[in-house]
Amino acid sequence: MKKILVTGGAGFIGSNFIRYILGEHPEYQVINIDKLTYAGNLENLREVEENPRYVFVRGDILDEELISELLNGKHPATNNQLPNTIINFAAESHVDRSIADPSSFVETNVHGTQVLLDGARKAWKGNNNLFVQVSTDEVYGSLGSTGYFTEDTPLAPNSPYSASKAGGDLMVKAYWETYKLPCIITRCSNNYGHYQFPEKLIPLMITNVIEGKPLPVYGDGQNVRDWIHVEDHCRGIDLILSKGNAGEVYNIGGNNEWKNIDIVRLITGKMEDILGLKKGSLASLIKFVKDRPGHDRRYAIDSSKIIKDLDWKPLYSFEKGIEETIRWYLSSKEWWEGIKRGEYMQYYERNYLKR
Ligand code: NAD
Ligand code: TDX
Repeated sequence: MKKILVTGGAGFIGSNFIRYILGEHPEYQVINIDKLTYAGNLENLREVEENPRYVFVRGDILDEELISELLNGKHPATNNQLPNTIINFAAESHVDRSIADPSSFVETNVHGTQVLLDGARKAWKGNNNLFVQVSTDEVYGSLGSTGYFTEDTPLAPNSPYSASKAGGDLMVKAYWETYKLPCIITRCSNNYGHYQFPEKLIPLMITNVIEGKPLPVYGDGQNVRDWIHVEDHCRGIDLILSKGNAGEVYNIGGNNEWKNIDIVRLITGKMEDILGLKKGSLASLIKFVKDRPGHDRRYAIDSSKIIKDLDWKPLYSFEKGIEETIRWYLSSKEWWEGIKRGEYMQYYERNYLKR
């Protein structure tokens, strides 16, 4: 029986994971600790908030005392039960914000990971424990026009975000090697789907179309990302929980490479169809803007290890996934319109209006 401490569960992937795991495993219990930064939103978890197997605690993964209470069953939310699994989603996750201000990335992504690892090292004495670090393909750096990231590709991060994620990963490796704390690292490619914060490429483009705003494409638009539906990522983590080997790294990718400009054109084309607009009428919204500094050219994941060892494969076709996602943003305006006011507006002006 898994009693999972999920960190960062009010964000995009964490909230999708909590809904997924509670639905898939009627015996699993989840405690979600989230600081509720600008990216955390309890609206993402409305469906599960009354579930007796789910508890939310507002808190920071840097808070050693709180982490210790949670892992030792001393916090009221634990109901005297000891979490035997940690899945660390909590992070500062947006590359552009890391370029503007890296320090919170180091705090949460490196130091926060170490606080969690240390809490687990002190609390976990028996067997059947597992710490899963949800990392990213960006720690491998940038590819040329050929080749793939495997689990053995050396770490070569280029942005403050990816450097902080690599720092967290190295700390996880150190706790495995030094203390034999049972840890697994996952490195996934670019996720898309419901509840993604509208600062990331796909939801930004969809919501800007709805608002009639320009669609800012960085540089020449030829940078390549490997897109995966968030539910396929969640299913991969679920398999890792039950079948993964401690000490291992598992890459998770969609085998679905797209140039950014082609994604933007796919979105505008689909939205013209869905909204009944004239073909090509949204193309004039596309604007090439100044490139992101240090912009990685290409990411592409070799997922053969998780496919072979854990019998995982992505189930979503991109065509279906992107159409569902567009329809979700069209019908969930109240969710993202609130976000696009407030703090986000100031970020948007800083990042785009002076570009
Ligand atoms: P997100 O920004 O949507 O969510 C992050 C969550 O972490 C938010 O709810 C936020 O409130 C919380 N958080 C931040 N700092 C915290 C702290 N100090 N203590 C507690 N909670 C804190 O991010 P996401 O896109 O859902 O990504 C989740 C994880 O997956 C991250 O670790 C990210 O690096 C990794 N990842 C993301 C992608 C992607 O495409 N989005 C791909 C691969 C890996
Ligand atoms: O306005 C934009 N215009 C644009 O051209 C934005 C926001 C992005 N882009 C480009 C930059 C990237 O090449 O689109 C691509 C995707 O950008 P993001 O959505 O910011 O994602 P990326 O930088 O690839 O990082 C993402 O994938 C790996 C997540 O944000 C990370 O959390 C994850 O680890």
